[in-house]
Amino acid sequence: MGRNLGEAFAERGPIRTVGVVGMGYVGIPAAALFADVPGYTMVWGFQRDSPTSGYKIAMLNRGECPLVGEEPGLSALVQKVVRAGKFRCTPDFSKVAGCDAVTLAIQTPFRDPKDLEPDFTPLFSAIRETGRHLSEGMLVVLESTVTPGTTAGIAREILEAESGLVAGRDFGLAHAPERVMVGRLLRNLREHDRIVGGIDPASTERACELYRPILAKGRVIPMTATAAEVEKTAENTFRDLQIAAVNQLALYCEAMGVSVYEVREGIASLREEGVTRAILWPGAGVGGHCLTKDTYHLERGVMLRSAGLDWPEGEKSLYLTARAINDFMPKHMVHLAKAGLHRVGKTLRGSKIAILGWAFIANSGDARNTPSGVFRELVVAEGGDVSVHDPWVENEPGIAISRDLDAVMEGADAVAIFTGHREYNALDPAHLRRLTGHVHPVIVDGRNVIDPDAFIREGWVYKGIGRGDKNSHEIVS
Ligand code: SAJ
Repeated sequence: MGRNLGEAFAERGPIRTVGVVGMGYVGIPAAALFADVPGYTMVWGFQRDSPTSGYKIAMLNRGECPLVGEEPGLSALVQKVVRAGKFRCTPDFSKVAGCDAVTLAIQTPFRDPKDLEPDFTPLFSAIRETGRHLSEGMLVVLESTVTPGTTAGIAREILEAESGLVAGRDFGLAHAPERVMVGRLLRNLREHDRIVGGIDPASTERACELYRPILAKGRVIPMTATAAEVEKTAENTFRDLQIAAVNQLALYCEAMGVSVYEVREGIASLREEGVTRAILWPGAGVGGHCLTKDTYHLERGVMLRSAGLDWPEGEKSLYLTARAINDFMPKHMVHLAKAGLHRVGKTLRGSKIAILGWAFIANSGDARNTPSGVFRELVVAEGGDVSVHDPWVENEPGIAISRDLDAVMEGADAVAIFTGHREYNALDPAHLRRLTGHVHPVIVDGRNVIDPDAFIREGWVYKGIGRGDKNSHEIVS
């Protein structure tokens, strides 16, 4: 009887060298935190030398962090571990062979969410590369968000085919989903509990050993690999569901002539033990790389096992309905803009529409899957002329984004606020109206950042998501 995995780990001894594949929003902070652990002697960051991301290799090896946006503590930590000689970035995957544990943090975007087919190509090629340099007693951990069943399924198959080794006997395999958040990358990794799921108990325990040292406050929560995949996709599915629930309420409040924010305050006042309502905030849409796709991962996972699913006949998934509601919100913003323009005898065609905010989340430069993009496409398709302001987004291929708010407001017939950047918290209605050059410009507030009455008093035509109490106001001449 050959030795088992536990013996293979024991023979290798404690984890000393760690590899992190994928130098992105997840991999860079993870690698820096691993490198800062006294017990880990070396961390290799693996990054393909591709035209779009290869520049990160040299940057990281200079001790510079290539991520945009405010990430407290990250640049200093990268500099510290590079100077200490404990972290290096390389395109040379053969260095995987010298690692005791390798984590893979590669994005899994969807080619087209409608067909539920995620693009696993980048992840699978990284798994293949890792498999080629696998040796006995190593641990492989997938951090990317994947369709439930991937770790114990195709990922295991690729690793075994490339290495000739057997998962669960010769090497360990686990899923430990990341929970990073733009703007709080380091904090989330240190403070959030960490879900760790192995294909077998020995893999789970070895993966817990890997992550424990970087958890300042959080604890590891062990489970199976497939349960960890379901947990990750479900935790984001539930957030998307919560947002859809309040977006639906906002649409209802508009139709019934009340303010969703007054209603929300009442609902949120229920704070007794066990009866709280986790009501979130309505808005111009849901962007980002988590909530826009994780529901589809979860749905695909169960679709692949639908033989075992008991479900009410003909009913659509609640989770997919939530996605449809959230994806409707940028369209609703178009409808509000059109209704506002109609009040002053205008249409989108021939009008200039200023978009304030291109990032998908406030006070960040991250614009992945931004709802502003959906709005812009719809307005342009109807003959509108769009200008975009964002004080955080560095550059967006094919979109002219200005940092000069006055210039963007120049001549605008309507303004749509899409992102709750702090720069929009003190917009001056009189100054902005003068910039538009119109007597009754339109403003559509998608993030509840302006005071409706202050703008209405200055002659603006106001529309706001969830503001059924204000959306039919008298126009002040
Ligand atoms: N949004 C709303 N209303 C809300 C909250 C968010 O419309 O009440 C919109 C935002 O404007 C944005 C999108 O949803 O367009 C996503 O916002 P987010 O705050 O969920 O930020 P993400 O996409 O970075 O989500 C991350 C996720 N974290 C991980 O995947 C580790 C998510 O699971 C977290 O719950 C979330 O951060 C968080 O807690 O802030």
